Amino acid sequence: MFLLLVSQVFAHMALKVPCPRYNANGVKCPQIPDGESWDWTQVAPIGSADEVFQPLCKYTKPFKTPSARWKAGETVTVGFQGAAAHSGGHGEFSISYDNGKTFMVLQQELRYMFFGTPTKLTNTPRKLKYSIKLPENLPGSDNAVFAWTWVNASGNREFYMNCVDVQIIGKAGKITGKEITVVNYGPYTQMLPEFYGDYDTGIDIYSNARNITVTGPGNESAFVIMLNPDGAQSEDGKIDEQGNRDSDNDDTDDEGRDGEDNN
Ligand SMILES: [Cu+2]
Repeated sequence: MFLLLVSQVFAHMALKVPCPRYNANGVKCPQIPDGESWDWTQVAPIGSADEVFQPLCKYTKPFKTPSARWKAGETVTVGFQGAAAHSGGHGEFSISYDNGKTFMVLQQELRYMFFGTPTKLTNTPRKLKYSIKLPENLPGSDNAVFAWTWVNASGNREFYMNCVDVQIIGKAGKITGKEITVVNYGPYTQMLPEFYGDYDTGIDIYSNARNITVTGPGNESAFVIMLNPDGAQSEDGKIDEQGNRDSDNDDTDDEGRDGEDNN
């Protein structure tokens, strides 16, 4: 009983690379906005089916500079921390051009987020690294927000979200895609029950999400910066290895700040 309680409070999942807003375990994080604090509980959900704990993105103020510089059309890699993958569930990677008010889905990871393939009831993640192909026509912006969201397959009905401030190198323009799906986030959103092995649970909500169009201002001047193509991508090699993980191996935040281990 005690162990169950501990795992529910401390052992969830979070994006780690590139650094989401205020993640104390994040890799190469930018400067935090004045008056804000680093977050040691980044892995916690932002809400449950009953209650909203934190706003979308967890934090609404962006970092002083972007955590990553991505180019339209390229494939980017993101990495996660955490040791409670709740048997998978539905994940999405999305992008916002209005500081988190509207999110368009870039890629869905339905059914088996953190596993990649069918899994039994387990908290031990098998996949902590994801590649996302950015559309060629993804609009450019110096202030885009990349989001990861997740609804867990087993355990408390929770909704997870981390946001990364990113610079997207691209042209001015618009793009149409699915709107982000938000469930299990307070009593006014739809409730997805525990999957109990039925990984099609709620799948229609994700598939039938309406299309939205988002617009970015472009940043032609930023192409000059690409003369230095390293920058925010250079930490790729530090992302946790994917593949089978021992159940006792939860050492996923070794490059983070010194302090308590809260994955
Ligand atoms: Cu959890």
